[in-house]
Amino acid sequence: MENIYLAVIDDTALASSIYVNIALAGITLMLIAFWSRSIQNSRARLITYATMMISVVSISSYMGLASGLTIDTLVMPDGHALAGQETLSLWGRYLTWTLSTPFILLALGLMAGSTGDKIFSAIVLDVFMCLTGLAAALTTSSYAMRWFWYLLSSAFFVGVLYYLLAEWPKEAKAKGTGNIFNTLKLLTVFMWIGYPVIWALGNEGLALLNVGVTSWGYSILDIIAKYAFTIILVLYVKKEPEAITSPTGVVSATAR
Ligand code: RET
Repeated sequence: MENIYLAVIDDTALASSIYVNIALAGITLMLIAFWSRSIQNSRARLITYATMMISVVSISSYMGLASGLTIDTLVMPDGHALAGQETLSLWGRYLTWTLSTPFILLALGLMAGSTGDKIFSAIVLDVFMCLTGLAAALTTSSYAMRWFWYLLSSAFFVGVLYYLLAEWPKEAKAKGTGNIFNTLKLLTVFMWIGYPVIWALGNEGLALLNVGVTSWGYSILDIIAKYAFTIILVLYVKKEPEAITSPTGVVSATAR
């Protein structure tokens, strides 16, 4: 079997899409650690810790790819554009999204002042979205089944979007975090929609993009959906605004 680590290193586009993210996740982690030194309030700290975990998972995820541990060559079934040929699947991405995306949703749900049941539901839907996405990537027995998994994953994604677009904005407004939540919500929704688009166009879907371009597609989405997201969020939370620190949230004019 070919050495996957060498196959990655020899493909400059593919290798750079991986190593750039390890560096950026490390920088983001150091920035959060630096900015959050003075945060006293436990709610503000919990949100900050959740954002730190996003980068911790990211470093591990990209290390899995860099070392070749979570990449395999798969032979695509009949019907696929690359039928009968070997193509690289960076399946570790889908696996580790099950660990990183819950922290993004936890941070967003806490910012919105949502309740445990809703945050739990959004995270469960999200984990199933990632796991069925992993199944879509790894199924090689039938082309139709690959897309069936994709559709199932998309159905879970619609559930996640429901919380982001319908439930949490009104809670955030009531809590006094409406503006920042709105910014983070738009960033998240637009970036997250990019992932199924890249999957569909990439080497594992319609194969209109080669493996290096596909990987860069995900890497760019990751840079915005994880590091830019985290930085915007932590810069807001570190000021410990009352909307975050007060248990009920709703900040009255007199309380300020
Ligand atoms: C897949 C393919 C199947 C259909 C759908 C997908 C959605 C993936 C998403 C991923 C988000 C990942 C993030 C990672 C950060 O670490 C699995 C690509 C709907 C929305 C934000």
